[in-house]
Amino acid sequence: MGQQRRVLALVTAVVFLGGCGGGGGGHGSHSSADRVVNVTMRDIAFDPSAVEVKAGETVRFVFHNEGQIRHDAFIGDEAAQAEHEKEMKEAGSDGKDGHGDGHGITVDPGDIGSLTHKFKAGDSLIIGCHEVGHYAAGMKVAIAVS
Ligand SMILES: [Cu+2]
Repeated sequence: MGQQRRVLALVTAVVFLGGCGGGGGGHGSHSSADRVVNVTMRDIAFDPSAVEVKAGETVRFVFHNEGQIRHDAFIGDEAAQAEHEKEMKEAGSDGKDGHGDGHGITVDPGDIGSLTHKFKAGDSLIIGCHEVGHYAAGMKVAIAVS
């Protein structure tokens, strides 16, 4: 019994940590995602660079950083991307605390991170990397909602 409780606590902690970075939308319950989309992070690009989702669908994006440098993934519309780009520049590149609204994650080389989002009709969203210079270099995923 004691052993089971410990395992459960550990699992809960992992789910919490994993969901926490994504913030807001998902509330950490990964099991509620309708679909998982794997995205590879490279130096400097996302692969794939375009993803199609359906309105009403909750998608968990799992980012695999296969590059040599740190990347991040921030979900938002064009305006939010521009604002976040500005924030990250002002914050320098010292990492996770630079993410204001909590719709972004930072993934170290060799690491995996996830972001869960529920899409609605009319959403015009992008996932962008805002490590200095990356977004400008085109490190983004265009999301088409149908
Ligand atoms: Cu990047």
